[in-house]
Amino acid sequence: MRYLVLAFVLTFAILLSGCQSASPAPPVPAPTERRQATGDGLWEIVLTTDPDPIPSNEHFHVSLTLVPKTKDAGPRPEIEAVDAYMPDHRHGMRTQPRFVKGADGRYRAEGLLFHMSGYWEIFVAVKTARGQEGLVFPVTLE
Ligand SMILES: [Cu+2]
Repeated sequence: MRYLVLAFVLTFAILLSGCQSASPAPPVPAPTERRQATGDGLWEIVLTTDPDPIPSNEHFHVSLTLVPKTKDAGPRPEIEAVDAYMPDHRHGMRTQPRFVKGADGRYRAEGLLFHMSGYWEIFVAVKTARGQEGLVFPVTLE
């Protein structure tokens, strides 16, 4: 009886290891990072979305991180707002995203929604040491 149990356990272990090597986990794709530099070239805003890629007609969230381009980039800019437009159609979104400021130059805008396919621009209002400016992240929604 003991050998029977041992044989069963061994067979089960071999089957399990066979399963694992036969179907490796699919590689997790790297997130799409969209980057735009501030006008003075000192800072860069890195934008990612959740989900990625941006879905059509479903809510998505935007994460923004401020990254210095040089060692002496100076004071970190502030992101003040995030919005999105279809410039060719002269309209924006039908939703009002909720903007959340995090720590260490990280921000999040929740509840964006692209209600039609085509060319969109995600607009990020930034306040740098030189003043206010707007950075545009182009997005084409299939
Ligand atoms: Cu449109």
